[in-house]
This record gives sequence, structure tokens and C-alpha cells, in this order.
Amino acid sequence: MYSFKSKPKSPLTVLKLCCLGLFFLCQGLYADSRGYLDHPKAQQFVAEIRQEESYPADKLTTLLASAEKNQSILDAIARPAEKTKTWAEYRPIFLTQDRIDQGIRFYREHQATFIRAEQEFGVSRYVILAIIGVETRYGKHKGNYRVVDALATLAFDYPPRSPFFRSELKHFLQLEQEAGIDLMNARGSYAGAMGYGQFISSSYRHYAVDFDGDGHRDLINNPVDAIGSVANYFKQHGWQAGAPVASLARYLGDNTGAEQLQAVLHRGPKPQKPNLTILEIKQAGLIADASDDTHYRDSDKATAMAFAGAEGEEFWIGLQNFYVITRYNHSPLYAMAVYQLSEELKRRLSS
Ligand SMILES: [Ca+2]
Repeated sequence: MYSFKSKPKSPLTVLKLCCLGLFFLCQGLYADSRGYLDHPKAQQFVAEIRQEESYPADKLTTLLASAEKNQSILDAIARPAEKTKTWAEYRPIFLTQDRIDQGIRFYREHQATFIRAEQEFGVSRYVILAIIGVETRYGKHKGNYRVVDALATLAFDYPPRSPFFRSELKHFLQLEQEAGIDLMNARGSYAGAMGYGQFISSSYRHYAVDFDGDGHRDLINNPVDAIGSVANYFKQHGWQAGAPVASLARYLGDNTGAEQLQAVLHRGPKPQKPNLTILEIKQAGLIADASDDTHYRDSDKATAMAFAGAEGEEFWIGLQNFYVITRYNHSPLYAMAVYQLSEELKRRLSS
């Protein structure tokens, strides 16, 4: 019986084996140190960058050489979308005592900044606070993936979203030059969203502000910049200062008007730009709760929405500011969670 172990090795065989081992070792080290540099799609990307942008070649090489393919990022993005949650299932994830208490502490720590952001941008400080609370629990969970790995993996190894993440990677390169902070080792979500408010690179470039005036736009380590930047994002997306966000509504009609009610109601996972007037919604039998109604004019644009709540169907009237929250994340459930958390934080902080 042939046995490799029992066969005596000649000095030449030993030398060959050593050489082979050294070869594989060197190849391993070589591959590790080249990261994404040898990936054909990354090479195309490099060629494009050299034509389009004035980005230093050596920096681009260093960055792509350091980027590593991360299978857990590909698993996360390809995970089948869970069944769309109902409002009854979604609300308890975000409207928790813990998240409210942590929000109160975070607000008190940065109260002057929140007040200044509200004054300068005209955006509710409680909405800014709720966004940061929903996104990262007030900066406690900003993500553990290296942003460069996330963007390179999704740009070069995930064809379905490749155009989007290639574009984000380009924005990231520019951002790295502009933001005035070291982003080479920045960490964020598996999709490359960064900092307290989880800004993707293009949003970071367009909406981040240096709110403490130190010359850097640091949304990752600096809560002051993060608070100002969320406020600026909302302002730039059409937030109306002092205007209401949404109201619970009651149906005053009867069964004969049910068809008319269904015709105005918006349901489902997509956001809707306010396309009805308050008057049209009233004519379909829906009226905002009495305490809120005084803020509305009949000509205000709004969306009438139905959510499957814990105690049955809830009707809501969403105004322009509700729509603006969906510019941050497209889900109406997300916007409703942010709104209700902001109201709860306001109530607690004002009492
Ligand atoms: Ca700053």
C-alpha cells in the first residue's frame, strides 16, 4: 500500500516542497496586499477615475489595495426582504422606553446644539433627535463595516446594485478629499452609510455641514456636526418651519361613503407626495383630531394614509413635513416611527 508518510524523502524533494510552500505563502501575501487592485471591474473603475476626476493616483491605489471583499456584506444585501411589517409590528421596535430615555440624555448633553440647529435651519429639534435615535440609537450603533470594503464589495462584486455603489464609491473618494477627516478606515453600515445619521457618501458630500466651525465636516465622531447636518438635510429637502407633520384622523362618514374614503387613502410601502387638499380629504369623511385641526388650512396639501395598527386600522393625515421625512428613508412606516418618537421626546422634554 502506498503511504506518503512512510516514503523517505530525498533532499531534492524536501527542497522542492519548501520552494512550493514559499511560493504559496508569497502568493497569499501578494494577493492580500493587492485588495481590489487586480479585480477587472476595479481596473475599469480606476481607468474611469483617471479620466474623469482629479484624484491622486497613488491614493486611489492605496485605497483599493486596502479594500477587501467581505462576504457578510454580500449576504446582508442579498438577504430576501422580510415580509413588509405592519405598523403594529414596526412601532414597538422604535417606540421603546429605552430609546426614549437615551434620547432624553442625548438631548440634554447637546441641548444648545439642538436649539441652534432648530433656529438656523427651521427644523424641529425633536425630529432631528428622533432621526439620530432611530438610525443609530444616538450614535451608539454606527456600524462595524469598513466603508471602503462595503463600497468596493458592492460596486465590484454585486452586479444588481453596481451602478449605484460605483457612484457612491466615487463620491466617497471625493469626500475623502473634502471632508477634512481621515475616512480611510471609517466604519459604517454594510451599505456604507456613516455616522450618527447614517449618511451615504453622496448625501455626506451634499448636505453635511461643519456645525462647530472647526474646519471639518465630521459626521462620524462629532455629534455637533451630525445634528447640524441632519437639520440641513431636512431643510434642503423642503421642511416647512413650524408646520405640522401628521395627525391621527377620524372617519366621520358611514358605510355609504366607504368607496369615497378608499379612493383617497394611500397604503403600502411607498411614500406619496401630498397630492390632495385638506378640503378634499374632509369631503371624503376624514378629519384630523380636533386638537390638530386648527393648524390646517383647507388648501394645505396632504396625504391620507391607512396603517394597520395594534388596535385596528388607523387613519393619518400626512403633510409636507411627513413627506420630507420619507426623503431620508422612503418607508412611510419609518417616517411614522420618527414622527411619533419625536412627539414622545418633545412631550417628555417639555414636561
Ligand atoms: Ca466640525
